[in-house]
This record gives sequence, structure tokens and C-alpha cells, in this order.
Amino acid sequence: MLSPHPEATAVLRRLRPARAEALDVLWSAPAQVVVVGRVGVGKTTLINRWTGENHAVGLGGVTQMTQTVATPNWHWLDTPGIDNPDRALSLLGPLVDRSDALVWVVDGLQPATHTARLVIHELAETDQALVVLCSRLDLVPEDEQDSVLQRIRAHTPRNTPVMGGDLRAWSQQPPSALNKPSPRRLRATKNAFQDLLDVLQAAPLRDQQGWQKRLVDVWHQQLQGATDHALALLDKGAVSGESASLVWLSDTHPRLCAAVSAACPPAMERPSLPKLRLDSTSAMSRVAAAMGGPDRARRRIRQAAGAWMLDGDMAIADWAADHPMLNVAARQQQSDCDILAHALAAL
Ligand SMILES: Nc1nc2c(ncn2[C@@H]2O[C@H](COP(=O)(O)OP(=O)(O)OP(=O)(O)O)[C@@H](O)[C@H]2O)c(=O)[nH]1
Ligand SMILES: [Mg+2]
Repeated sequence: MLSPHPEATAVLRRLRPARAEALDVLWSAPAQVVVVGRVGVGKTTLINRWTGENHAVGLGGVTQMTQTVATPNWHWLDTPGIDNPDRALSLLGPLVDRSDALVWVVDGLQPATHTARLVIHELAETDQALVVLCSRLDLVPEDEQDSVLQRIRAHTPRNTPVMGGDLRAWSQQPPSALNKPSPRRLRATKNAFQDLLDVLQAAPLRDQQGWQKRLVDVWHQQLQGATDHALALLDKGAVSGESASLVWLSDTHPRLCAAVSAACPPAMERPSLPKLRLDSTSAMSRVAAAMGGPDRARRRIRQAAGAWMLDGDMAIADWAADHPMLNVAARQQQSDCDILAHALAAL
């Protein structure tokens, strides 16, 4: 059983129970190991020793079809012996791709035939763990055993260490190299994490303070634009009493609200913004009443715009204060995101 990343698991649990469960399964799933080698070399014998099972062994061609021998921590894939390279590759290639590690069994009396070498070099191109076991060393004179192991090692991809002996009496546990987090598991884990991170980062709650500032900016920008437009009309002499520029400015309210709404993330409730007041007590009518000349009008228009900006700021701040849960959730989400990104980088 692989050990999960505790920090990552904790975050995942909080974020999405279903995903956490899936990852738990991934981490605690038995390691899947394919056992390959020439016909009659001792593959089934080895798996029987490691699992305590009693599958049929014997003279060549006994295991006709791939069979999985399952224990709580391991899934051993016992494969038919390699006799024909093409057939072996088409059978074993997909199995190896779906597995975590590879065991190559080689006969000590016939170390690494050409066919078996061809196949193993092809298969072991992946970055999966590879363990090599030499069978029938009991039939090799003691003083030749080392050189047999050396020879097998020389033919082994990545110069992998070779162990050997009498596999019928093999008492060593499966090497720990077979139970390292495999590229397959890490890839799957990383993908799952990345999905989550994408979801989190795209979520509208993230960085709610940022959204608030953006809404205020949009409000200011739009109002500023409307003010500039009104001033430009004033410069053109378009102001006389019921000023066209002031009417134009007052008409901008729906446009302002639409712009702020558009700037608000879809899942978030929009702030309700103040109306631009045009009644007799409003800044607008004071501006109109005070139209004694372009300079004065200019100043008054700016004052009115300033007042509306302030109103807008307050409306947006009130809205944010009315939604404290959004702030808490945004902070929580931010920190979840950071921890998750950290865990992802560590994988
Ligand atoms: N002396 C000796 N015999 C072994 C050793 N390993 C396996 N055998 C014998 O070799 C024969 C074939 O072993 P299997 O485990 O069936 O070999 P296999 O690779 O599974 O064979 P296939 O499934 O037919 O490809 C059996 O009779 C085993 O008892 C070993 O290390 N020493
Ligand atoms: Mg077999």
C-alpha cells in the first residue's frame, strides 16, 4: 500500500469528498506488477511463493493466458511465456502500460535469450520500476553463479540489479522498488489535483477583495467617462440652462449599472448601486441651478460626479459588508488553493 500525501489528502477531503475518495483508492490500491519472462522460466513459481497460492507450474507453456493473482497489497499479472517477440509485445505492451512495475524472470541456465532481451528492452523503455530475478541458480555451480548474474545484468535495461536463486524456495519478500509510487499513479494523481486546482482557481469566490476593487474601478471609470463627455459638451457651448451635458450625464446610470454587473463574477450577487438623483435637492439640479457660466458649471459637474463616485464606493462597500460569508469563504478558498498548489508541486 502506498502512503498518501497527508497534507494533500486533508485538503482534498475538505474540498471534494468524491475526489478525495477516488484518490484514496488510487493511493491505497494494490500495486499492479506484470511478471514476464521466457516460457517455463519460473514466473508462476515466483508468484506462488509471493502469494502463497498454488497455480499450476510445469514444463513450458503452462500459463496460457494472463492471469491476475490478487492479494490485499499486490496484483500480480502472471503472463504466458515469451516465445515470439511480436506476439509477446502485443500482449505485454498494453499490460505494462497499465501497470506500476515490471518483474523480469530469467533462467540462470539460459541467461537472457535474444528474444526475451528484445522484448524486455522494448517494454522497459517506460519509467516503471523494474526488478530482475534469475531462476534455477540452484542448478548452476556455485562458483559460476556470480558470472551468470553479471551476464544477465549486462543484458538488463538500465543496468538493473539482478537477484537469483531457487525460485521454488524463494523466501524473500517482493522488493520495495516494486511498491514505489509509479509514474502511472503519480500521473493520475497529478491530473486529479490539477483538475481540482483549475476548479478552485476559476471559482468566483477566490480573491473576493479583488472583485470588490474591480467593481469600484469600473464604477469610477464609467462615471469618469460620462463626466468627461459632459464637460466636452459644455466646452462646445452645449450648456444653456437645462444642459444637454447634464441630461446626458444623468442618463448614464443604466449604463453604469450594466458595466458593474458585467464586471461582477456570474455566481456573485450584484451590488445594488445608488441612483443618480435628478430631483430638486440632488447634486444634479444644484448644478443646473448654478449654471452661471462655463467655469462654474464645470466645477459643479465635477462635484456631482465626485459625489456619485463616493455613493458608488459606499454602495459597493456596504454590499461587501453584507456578505461576510463571501469574505470568509474567499479566504478559505485562497488558502486551500495555495496548499493544493504546494502539494501539486511536491508530487
Ligand atoms: N530447479 C529449479 N526449478 C525451477 C525454478 N523455478 C521454477 N522451476 C521449475 O520450472 C518449471 C516451470 O516453472 P513455472 O513457474 O511454471 O514457469 P513459468 O515461467 O510460469 O512457465 P510458463 O507459464 O509455462 O511460461 C516448474 O517445474 C518449476 O518447478 C528454480 O529456480 N529452480
Ligand atoms: Mg506460468
